[in-house]
Amino acid sequence: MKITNAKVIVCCPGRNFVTLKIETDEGLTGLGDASLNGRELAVASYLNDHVLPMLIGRDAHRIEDTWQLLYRGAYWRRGPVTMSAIAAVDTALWDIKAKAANLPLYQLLGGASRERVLVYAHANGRDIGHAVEEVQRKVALGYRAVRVQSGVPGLEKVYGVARGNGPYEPADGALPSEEDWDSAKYLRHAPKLFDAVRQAVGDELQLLHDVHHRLTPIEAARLGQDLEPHRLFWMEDPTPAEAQEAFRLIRRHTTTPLAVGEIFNTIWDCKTLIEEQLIDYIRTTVVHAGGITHLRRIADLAALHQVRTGCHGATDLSPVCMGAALHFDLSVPNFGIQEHMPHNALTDEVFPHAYSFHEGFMHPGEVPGHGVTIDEALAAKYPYQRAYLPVNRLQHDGTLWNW
Ligand code: CS2
Ligand code: MG
Repeated sequence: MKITNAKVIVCCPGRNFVTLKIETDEGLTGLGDASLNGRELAVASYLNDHVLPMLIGRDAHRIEDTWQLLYRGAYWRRGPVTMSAIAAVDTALWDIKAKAANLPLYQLLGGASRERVLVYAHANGRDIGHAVEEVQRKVALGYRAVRVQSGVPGLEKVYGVARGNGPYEPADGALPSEEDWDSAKYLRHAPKLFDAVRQAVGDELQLLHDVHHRLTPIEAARLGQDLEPHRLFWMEDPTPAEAQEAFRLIRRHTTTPLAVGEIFNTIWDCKTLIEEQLIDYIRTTVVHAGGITHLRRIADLAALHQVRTGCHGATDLSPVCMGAALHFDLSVPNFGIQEHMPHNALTDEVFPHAYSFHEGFMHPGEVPGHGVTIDEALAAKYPYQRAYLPVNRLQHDGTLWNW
């Protein structure tokens, strides 16, 4: 089966998405997500200018060979733009192969290892009271796991908290907006947030929290200790992870489970973290970590060291990524949990899909392929709108900090 055409579709049904569509001489097509929040056009160009010309005429079934060609053949290996482009090609080819076999994608990955996929919701509050209400609202929707974030007293704008009453979308301006940060204020506040949430919902609900790269290792160790009474499912991105060994200090001081990896793009970003069991969940995703092919390699390494998967699933990853991820989640033996931030209704209209949510779990559906399509005519009505992620500055002196 030969690849006859490939095109990149950039659209903005409320936020930007980059989608790769591959067509074959047998009439089968496949979709891959290539969305990289705030750098979408870089991936679109990488695909259009450097990858697609290499695909035409290739055997669509040769997924692994194509992956190796795009990874080794670039000479300049790794990085979020390169690996998101490779991921889109890989995901589209897996979609095609599953359609050719007339099977849902998970059947090609070894079949189902579970009946359904546990997911977690986001509860974001302006303050503690609002966060508690949001947790209770997600529990009422059936979620059994909820990530809790809230505003921090004394800080104007904080990660995870929507401006106004709309859903939280961090990419909020044609140039990066500036948020302020103070770790001391946050460290005093976070334990109070979870005291209140546990008080309101009891011990059974799985609670998660995203530190979003903002603490030093010793501060993260402190927070992990302070949150131990609340038995979190995980504390995410406690400190920047370029220096994987930084997690040794956190690990020495706390039993709060750790999750990292949504910004990782290859196995090399997490090899030490996994092999030394410095983390409990690896958050790498289909769209940013080289597609299904590479994500399976990461998951297999993680399985050797009792690390489980916890794929990133924010709204800046398209429904194509969510669909493919759910097939991966249904099959991977060391599955942990899947993030679920539902897309807006318009996005769901642009990307019709077979996956579904029911009482805290999701399922990818049984249609051949990954089960996600794109309404190109509708997508064309919503052209790209430049939007950047915010940056963070320390409140007391303006130092540029981790957002
Ligand atoms: C967050 C993401 O969902 C999460 O865990 O870390 O929403 C992250 O802020 C965005 O994906 C950035 O684009
Ligand atoms: Mg995160």
